[in-house]
Amino acid sequence: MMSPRKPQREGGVVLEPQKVRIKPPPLYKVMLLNDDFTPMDFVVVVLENFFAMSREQATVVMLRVHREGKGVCGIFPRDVAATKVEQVTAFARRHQHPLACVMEEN
Ligand code: TYC
Repeated sequence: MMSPRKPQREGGVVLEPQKVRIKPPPLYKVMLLNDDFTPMDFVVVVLENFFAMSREQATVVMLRVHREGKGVCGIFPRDVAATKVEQVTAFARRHQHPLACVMEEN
């Protein structure tokens, strides 16, 4: 953490240090949503390739999404989460599956 700075002299004016209130950057959950058309095997491949899961982990997460309607794939800083959503969506569309991948603040 940065500590508050000493007053700086600049052109004869004393500038008081700003109050330093640093919040940690928000994190975002990346979620898959269930649908009736995307093959289970395809969802498992997505979880392996984009979220670095083992076949076993990927199968557990895929089945949770299938049964409960949605499930968390991972939790990331905003830019990383947004990139995952774009990449998964592009990959699914390229294979003509309607798989939905979304992010929400954690
Ligand atoms: N419900 C799909 C099926 O029965 C499988 C599926 C799982 C689809 C997870 C999307 O995010 C999903 N083929």
